[in-house]
Amino acid sequence: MTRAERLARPEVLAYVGLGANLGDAPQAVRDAIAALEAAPGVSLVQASSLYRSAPVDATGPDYTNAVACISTTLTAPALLRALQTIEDTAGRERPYRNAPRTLDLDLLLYGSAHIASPDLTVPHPRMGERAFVLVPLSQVAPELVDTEALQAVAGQGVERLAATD
Ligand code: PH2
Ligand code: MG
Ligand code: MG
Repeated sequence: MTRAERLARPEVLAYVGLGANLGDAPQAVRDAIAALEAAPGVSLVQASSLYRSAPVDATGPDYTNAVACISTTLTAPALLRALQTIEDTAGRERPYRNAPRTLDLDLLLYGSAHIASPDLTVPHPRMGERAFVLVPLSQVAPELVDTEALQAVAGQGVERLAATD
């Protein structure tokens, strides 16, 4: 991308799901929010509270989850790479699908884009079934989450953590 193209890129509002269930998971999520804010081409609009949730389709300790709303001039693939860099810096390993992880950053929404590439599907294909995404998302963007969708996942345990946890 040339400098002129980069300068001309519009800001896109995007939503990132954060999760961790190894080590000090709440601290890993807080550090990741700070890393997002510091990433070139990304500014943090609003982060949700932190939530504790039972693993869904996964094993291991409870997760800490959150959702961040960001404004970005990065393309979706470039944003995905930036998220992977933050995961790698947090010591993320990928031994098998849905393995316990020090940090997981999922691109949930990128403006109104629909993306289906081998590396990236947006909107995130499972976000509508997961309370650990919908509950924090509804905190930062209530207009994006239907009441019926929230009701449908109400049986999944998600507990908001105190700001000091
Ligand atoms: N992430 C998964 C699989 N299961 N469960 C919870 N509670 N929170 C997560 O972030 C999570 C999960 C795959 O990324
Ligand atoms: Mg995930
Ligand atoms: Mg992921």
